[in-house]
Amino acid sequence: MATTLDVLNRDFAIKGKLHFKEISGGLLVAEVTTLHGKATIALQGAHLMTFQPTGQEPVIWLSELAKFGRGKSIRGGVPVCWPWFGPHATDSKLPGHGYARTVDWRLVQVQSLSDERIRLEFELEESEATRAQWPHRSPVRNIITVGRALEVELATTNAGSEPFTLGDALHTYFTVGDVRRVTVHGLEGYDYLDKVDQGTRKQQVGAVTIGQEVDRIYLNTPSVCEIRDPALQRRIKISSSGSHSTVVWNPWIEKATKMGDFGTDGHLGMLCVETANAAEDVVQLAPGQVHRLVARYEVEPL
Ligand code: TA6
Repeated sequence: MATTLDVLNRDFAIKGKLHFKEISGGLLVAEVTTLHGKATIALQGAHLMTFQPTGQEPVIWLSELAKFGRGKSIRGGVPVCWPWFGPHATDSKLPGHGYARTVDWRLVQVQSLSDERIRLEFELEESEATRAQWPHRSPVRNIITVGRALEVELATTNAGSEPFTLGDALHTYFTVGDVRRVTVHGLEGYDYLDKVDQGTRKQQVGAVTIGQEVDRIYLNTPSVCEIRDPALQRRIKISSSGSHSTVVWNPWIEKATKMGDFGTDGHLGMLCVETANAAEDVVQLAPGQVHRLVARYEVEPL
């Protein structure tokens, strides 16, 4: 009997460009290889795990201690936080950041595009378990385009008859040479909620620097920001649309150690800059409306 893996390779594989395999924990993964960049994407969570432009260090960070398993979130990559960001508003028993990143998604389309790009389109598979957490009819797709740049688009449709409130994020982990030397630009002057200081509202002065645990939800943020990384002599440009919040997070050593899946000094090699709609920036979606959260990541010399 053909396994899902056989069916995926039969229906979607592209010789030398796209292949599917099973990794530890029983996860099925798409391996994408293009002239200008390569990536791996787990079907569970439509979770982009790795992205490395040709001739560059990896752009997307995946912990060496990431644990893979059915229903388990992966430490690194681009976790999809949906249909809420952070803790559920009323029910603490529900998973932080929603359930999208730990349930199966179906691969619905693969396209070969100009400039050697490959686009994969996934749709979340609803179930009794998901409907028990989220009663709305809201098909959601994650559309990932791999090439010289990485593009991720999370498209939510309100297919029901009632409006609902949506929180979402592309919780992206970026590889940096040494987070202590990194600066994040584009958020100067914006308000943020400081989650390491009881969520106190503050204003960003100058570029964001990381010298301790940082966990901030920047509000009403612009569509471009940038990570400058002197250790790797590069900048990562983050362009977004459909996003009103930008989350900046580094757990620093104590929290990373407690989490157990960062590895020794793992926190020094990563920084999350998340394209989101969180806190007061959540989205009201009317019946029939589509909300697209889009991020594009490209590397330039410093
Ligand atoms: O986006 C930052 C954050 O909300 C932090 O507070 C921390 O919880 C992080 O997400 C990781 O969450 P996770 O559930 O993936 O361990």
